Amino acid sequence: MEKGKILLALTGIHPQRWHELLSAEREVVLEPNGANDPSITYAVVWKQKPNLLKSLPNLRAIFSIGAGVDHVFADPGLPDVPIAKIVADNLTQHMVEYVVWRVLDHHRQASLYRGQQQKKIWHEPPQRVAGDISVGIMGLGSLGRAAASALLSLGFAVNGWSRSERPMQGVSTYCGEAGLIPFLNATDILVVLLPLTPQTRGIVNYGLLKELRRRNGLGGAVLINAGRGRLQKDADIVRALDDGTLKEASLDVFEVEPLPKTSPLWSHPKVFVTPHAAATSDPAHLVPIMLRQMAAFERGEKLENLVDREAGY
Ligand code: NDP
Ligand code: OXD
Repeated sequence: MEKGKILLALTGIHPQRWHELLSAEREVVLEPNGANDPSITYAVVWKQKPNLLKSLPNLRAIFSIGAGVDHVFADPGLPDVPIAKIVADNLTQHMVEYVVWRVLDHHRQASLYRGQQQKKIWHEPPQRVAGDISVGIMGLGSLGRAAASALLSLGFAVNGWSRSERPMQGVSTYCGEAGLIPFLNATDILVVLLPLTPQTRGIVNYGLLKELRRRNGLGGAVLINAGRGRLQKDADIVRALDDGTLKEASLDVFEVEPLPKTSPLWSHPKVFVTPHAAATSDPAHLVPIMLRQMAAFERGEKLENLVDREAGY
């Protein structure tokens, strides 16, 4: 098979660096050019324009520049070709750092100290150790497992929830609908690393948050969401924070992004906001992986990290 040409179709992300790096090895067409072009065989995408890809008569594969692929499936005219998602050490490392940072921040009561510092209060509250806290990871995939390993090495008790059974040394694992409530009942700090699919949309709602354990010294349950915004109901999180169902939350993703200026989450004293920045896709690390995959595909090898269309991730 000859060296395929790439359509680069990114929305909301500056394409320049991706274009430079991909062009070092292959011909690249930058959207809005390229529609209907029979010489294009690959699409590298982030939130591609609806129905663009179906206009490419010889498209062989789609590469998401992110680990999540809900943005690819949002296209009503998605052609039936293989879709590869990103699994990369660099991205995983970013996510592990984010999860460890946010878990430690809540565990070590950073908001309390920040408040004390503002008022110049010298007071040491009781201190727990990591082993007193259980962190539950919803979505025990490539990012969830790496985060679980890092948390285990810090001494936290770790639970994991997935769609199918995913045993992991040192982690209490739960799966499917039947495992969800027992998983939540054993979890003090909930870390959401699920993909957005029809099954997971809106799953992080008030009812779910009510099930979290709050018999630890943390003084309440904590939510950390770095998966996708539409997994959660923003209004339910505000309600849960206001009535004490949740003690605090760290949110990297939101139902609407960028988070509207009118959202109460911006100024909520118990919320820590980051702008969908937990694990950035760095072209310097990800483009070589894509180019390697394309070359292997042309040698007749199978693409790696393929998305299961039926499951939606
Ligand atoms: P994976 O596909 O490797 O893992 C997904 C995990 O979620 C799997 O364990 C899967 O179960 C589980 N899961 C999926 N559907 C369900 C369900 N209905 N019920 C229970 N468990 C379910 O994904 P990654 O770890 O690579 O990435 C996870 C998500 O993180 C991405 O989809 C993306 O949305 C988000 N992300 C966010 C970033 C950010 O900057 N905020 C950066 C990168 C990713 P099973 O193991 O049984 O298949
Ligand atoms: C991703 C993301 O899915 O950055 O990789 O959100």
